[in-house]
Amino acid sequence: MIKVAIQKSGRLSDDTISLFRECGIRFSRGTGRLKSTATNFPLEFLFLRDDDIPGYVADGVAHLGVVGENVMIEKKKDVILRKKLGFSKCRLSVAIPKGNEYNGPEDLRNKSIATSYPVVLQKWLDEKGLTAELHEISGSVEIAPSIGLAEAVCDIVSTGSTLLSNGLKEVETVMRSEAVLISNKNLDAKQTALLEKLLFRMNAVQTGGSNKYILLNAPNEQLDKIISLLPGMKSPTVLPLHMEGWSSVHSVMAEDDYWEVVEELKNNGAQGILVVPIENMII
Ligand code: PRT
Ligand code: ZN
Repeated sequence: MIKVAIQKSGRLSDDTISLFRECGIRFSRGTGRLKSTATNFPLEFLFLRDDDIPGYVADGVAHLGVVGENVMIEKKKDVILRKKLGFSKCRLSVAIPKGNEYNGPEDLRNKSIATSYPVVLQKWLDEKGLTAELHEISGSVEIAPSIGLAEAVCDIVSTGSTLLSNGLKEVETVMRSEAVLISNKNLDAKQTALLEKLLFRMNAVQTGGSNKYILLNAPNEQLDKIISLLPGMKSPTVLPLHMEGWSSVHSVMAEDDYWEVVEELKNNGAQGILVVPIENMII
């Protein structure tokens, strides 16, 4: 049995739960529950506050955990980062009042900065050879300048609208973060095997999610050109259509290339283009 600490409720919860479900793990998530055992995998979830997850994993109360990389670093616990998970992406940034002049990190020297992430911020200041007066506060960091608590803030930014609506401007990115899978340092052989199994499934889900399956009809005289646009996993599948002179082409392509390629395919005579999501993909 492997124990996995995940956030009880917050910005990480839904995507974490979806990821484990996409990995084929079935479990219930009753409100107010602290634990849940999977019905088809030797795994137990512990629902916790995100701040406690690195500590529980380091102490071995949980073997694995899902947490923001920013929190993992902030807590300074002895855990191993096993995988970046690609969701809850954000950045930790320094922001100052909109009207203030800013010419670079030097302008932050000896300033007072309010933050919930003093460890990450201090590391960044050290790298820049700067000293500043840090005020650790646990929430509503963005109001600190307007109430006279600090001259700058260092907070998590996603869209930037919170900073904007509090009259602040982002001037430095201290770190980029996303959800990560962490583990205890001393997993035994059985736990390691379960972790490997989970990582295999997570990789397949992630690869599947970043690719699309494409099917199209092409006139035979355009096949070479169309195939050159579609590398596929090995090479595309080409099947004859009942209609003389036409073929059906099937392939896989990176989601990022998709709109560009679709346009070119059309320009080269492809018709009836179908693009379907891939649930998971093992290469
Ligand atoms: O209750 P618990 O302690 O478990 O949760 P929490 O309230 O401490 O954390 P939560 O759920 O808010 O965030 C969990 C993790 O999500 C963080 O540690 C980050 O890694 C990640 N994350 C991603 C974010 C955001 N995006 C985010 N936008 N965490 C916080 N914010 C907040 C930010 O603090 C600021 O107030 O959203 C505001 C900024 O958002 P924008 O879109 O206006 O820029
Ligand atoms: Zn928290």
